[in-house]
Amino acid sequence: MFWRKKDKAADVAVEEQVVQEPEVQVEKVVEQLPIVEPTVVEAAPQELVKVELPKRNLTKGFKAVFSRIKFDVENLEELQDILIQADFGVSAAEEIVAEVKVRAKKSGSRTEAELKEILTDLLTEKMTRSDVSLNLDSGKQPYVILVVGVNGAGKTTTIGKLANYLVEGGAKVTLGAADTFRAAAVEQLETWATRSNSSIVKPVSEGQDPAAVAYEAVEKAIANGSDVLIIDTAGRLQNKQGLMDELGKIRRVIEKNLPISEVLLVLDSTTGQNAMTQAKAFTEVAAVTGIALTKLDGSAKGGIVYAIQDQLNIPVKLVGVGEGINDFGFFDAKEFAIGLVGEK
Ligand SMILES: Nc1nc2c(ncn2[C@@H]2O[C@H](COP(=O)(O)OP(=O)(O)O)[C@@H](O)[C@H]2O)c(=O)[nH]1
Ligand SMILES: [Mg+2]
Repeated sequence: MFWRKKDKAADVAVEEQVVQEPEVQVEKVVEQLPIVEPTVVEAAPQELVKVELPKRNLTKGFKAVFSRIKFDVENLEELQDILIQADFGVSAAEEIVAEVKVRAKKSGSRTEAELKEILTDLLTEKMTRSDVSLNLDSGKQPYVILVVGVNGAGKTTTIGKLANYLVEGGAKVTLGAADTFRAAAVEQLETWATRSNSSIVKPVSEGQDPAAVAYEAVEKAIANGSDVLIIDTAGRLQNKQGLMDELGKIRRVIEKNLPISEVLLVLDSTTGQNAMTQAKAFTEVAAVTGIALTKLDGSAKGGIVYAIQDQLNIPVKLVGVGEGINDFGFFDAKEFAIGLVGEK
């Protein structure tokens, strides 16, 4: 759920529609209404309308981690090995297996189906958190989402998917191309801006100070009445001090005008324990509020979700399951546990 600015002209129609109808239909209603001078909308005190974003389930599955093992309550060492291979972490693997044994004993479960159900329920419980939604409900717009992570993790792709989703949900979105290090990075974001019907603020020259681009993106997003501003950054991790300085500067210039709603760290799940190392480094230099875990379509290492939440206490909010615009979902512990265990 998030709040976006209320369109004055559409007041009544929108209000009535929003309560019951999906967002797509609301936009149809808005489209049919006469166009209002932008100044009228800008000058009016900001009123907010509650928008229920459509629920997004994963359109593609990811690799089940445990489906190939035979569950046997007398012999759960194999389960422990697979948990470790799937990046749950050694102590978490031991704890999970011990708890499965306890629950199986208590309920007298012995069959493979029963054991899988116990495991699915246990993982669901352990991965469920109350803070998995994106922070898009403070009412202070535009919401700024700062996206960080090493090169190749999937930042730009995730931004494109998320922007498209928000635009489909009725939001106005601006992207800030603060990865100014490579011209190709700007072009790639521009392609996603076009595909997702978002605005974009680009550097005026190659290698322009990323903070300057972030600053301009904030000004433009405010001026064009955006609901959400998503800022792409470069992910050079060679030098922690350099990264800290760069992200710190970007933060400061944004916060001159707007609070940052979300610092989303993008991690490539196929990199396994490396993703954990990156997560630790980035949480030290940026106040990470959520993780987007990409490439789960090609990885049998989904346990990294568990490990990140368990060890770093940061919620995984988004998961990427492909290169396509719709190949992502909001993290749902139960859906994820079922996917991992390969049950049903
Ligand atoms: N299979 C798969 N590929 C992805 C996913 N997310 C990103 N990619 C690919 O990973 C590569 C790097 O992504 P990019 O967004 O450029 O990473 P960035 O350097 O962090 O901005 C690209 O080829 C993307 O298409 C995903 O969820 N699944
Ligand atoms: Mg990029």
